[in-house]
Amino acid sequence: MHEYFIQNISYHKDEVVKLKGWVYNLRKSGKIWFLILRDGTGIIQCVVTKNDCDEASFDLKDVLTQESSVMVTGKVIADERADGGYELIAHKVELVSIAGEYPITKKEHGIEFLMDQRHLWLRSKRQHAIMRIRHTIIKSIRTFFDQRDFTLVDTPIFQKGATEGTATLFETDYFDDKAYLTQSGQLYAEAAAMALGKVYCFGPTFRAEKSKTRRHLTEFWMVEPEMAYYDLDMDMDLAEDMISYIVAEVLMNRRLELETLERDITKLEAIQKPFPRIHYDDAIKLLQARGVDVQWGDDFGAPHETIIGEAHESPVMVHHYPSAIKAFYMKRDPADSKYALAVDMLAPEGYGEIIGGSQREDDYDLLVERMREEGMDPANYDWYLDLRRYGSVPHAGFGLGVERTVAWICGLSHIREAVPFPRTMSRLTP
Ligand code: NSS
Repeated sequence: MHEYFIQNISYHKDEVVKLKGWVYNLRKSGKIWFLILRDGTGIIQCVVTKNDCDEASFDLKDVLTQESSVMVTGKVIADERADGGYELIAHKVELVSIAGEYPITKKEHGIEFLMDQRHLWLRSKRQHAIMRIRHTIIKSIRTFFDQRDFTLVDTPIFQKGATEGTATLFETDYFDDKAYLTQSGQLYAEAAAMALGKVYCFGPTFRAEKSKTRRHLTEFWMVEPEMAYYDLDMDMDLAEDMISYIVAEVLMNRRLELETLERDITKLEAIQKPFPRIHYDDAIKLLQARGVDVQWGDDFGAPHETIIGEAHESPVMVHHYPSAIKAFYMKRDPADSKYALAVDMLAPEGYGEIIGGSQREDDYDLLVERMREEGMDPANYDWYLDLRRYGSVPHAGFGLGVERTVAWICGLSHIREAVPFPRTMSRLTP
C-alpha cells in the first residue's frame, strides 16, 4: 500500500497520487474550481476542471462544504505561484462525508468561543503549527536524554502526599482511602536515580491552581531528570544544554510552523550557551535598581520574572534562593544555610519560569528538620527517607514545564493554546 501526504508532495512531481483529507476552503469561478485540501500534514490547492476530471467529480462543487471529507486523485504539478510550490490537477474527487455548517468561519471569533470549539479549532493552520512544534519539543527532550544514557522511569499519578505544598493538591477517593493526583514525579525519580544513576520521568502533573493567569494550567506536562552524584552546577549545565538542544531542533525542523505563527525567529536564534547565571542576591539588586519594591527573602512573582528575563537574550538561571521560600527537599548551602541550592530558569521575552530545580538534601537529619519546619510528618515520607538511610549520595534534578516551553518557543500570549485540550480552573471541556 502506498500512502501519499501533502508534506512529501515534492517527491511526486508529475506523478498521479491520491490524497485523503478535508476541504479547507473552496473557490469557484465558472468552468474551474479550486479545492484547498488539508490532510493533517499540509495544505494544497487542487484544480478541478471539466477537461481533467469526470462530471460527477466536477459537480461536487455545488455540494462540498468547509471541512467535508474528500479524497482527491490527480497529477502533481510544480507551480511557483502555489503555496508550497505545488498544486494538484484533479482527475477524480470522491466525497467521504459531507460536513454540516462549520462553526468556525473566517470572521473573528472570541477566545472563549474558540476554546469551546477546541476539538474543531485544532484543525486551523495556527493550532496545527503549535501542535507540530509541541511534538518536536517533546521528541527532542526524549532524544536529548536518551542520547545521554538516561533511563525513562514512569512515576505514579496517584500519590499519598504532597511534593510541592498542600495548597495545590487535587484530592480523590481511593477505595476507603484518599489519594492525590501527582504534582511532580520527583520523589520517585530520586528513588529511581539511586537505582539507575541518571533517570527522567515525563508525564502529566496536576495542581489545583486557583489563580487565573496566562502561565497556569491545572493539568500540565513535566519532564523531570534526576541524577545521582550531580551538584547544582552540573544540574544547571544540563538544563542549559537541554534548552539549547530543544531550541536548535525546533529551528531546524519547524521553520514553516514558526513562520505560520509569525514568530520572530531571530529571538530564538539569539539563544546561545552559556546562559547567564545570577545569584538570588544579585537578582534582588537588579530588581531594586529598576525601581521594583522587593526585599531580600521575597519570592519572585510573574512581574519580577519578566523583568529579570527581559534583561537578557538567552534564558537566565537564578540560583541560591532563600531556603525559607523553597521546597523542603532542596539542599541548604553548606556554606550559608539561609540559601537553598536551588535554580529557576526564566525564559526571555517575559515568559518567566520554565524550569525549577535543585540539588537535593541528602542528609537524613537535615531533611527531617526541613520537613518539620514545613509542618510535614516525616512518618508519611518513610520510604523517601530510606533513600538517605541506604547509601545516600549528592544528587540533583529539575522539572521543565512543557506547556510553558511551548508557549515561549511559539511566542503565544497564553498557555491555553500550548496543549491540545487545556484544563484550567474554569475549563474542563471539551
Ligand atoms: O514546581 S516546580 O517549579 N518544580 C517542581 O515541581 C520540581 N519537583 C521539579 C523537579 O525538581 N523535579 O515546577 C516545575 C515547572 C515550572 O518551572 C513550570 O515550568 C511548570 O513546572 N509548572 C507549571 N506549568 C503550567 N501550569 C502550572 N500550574 C505549573 N506549575 C509549574
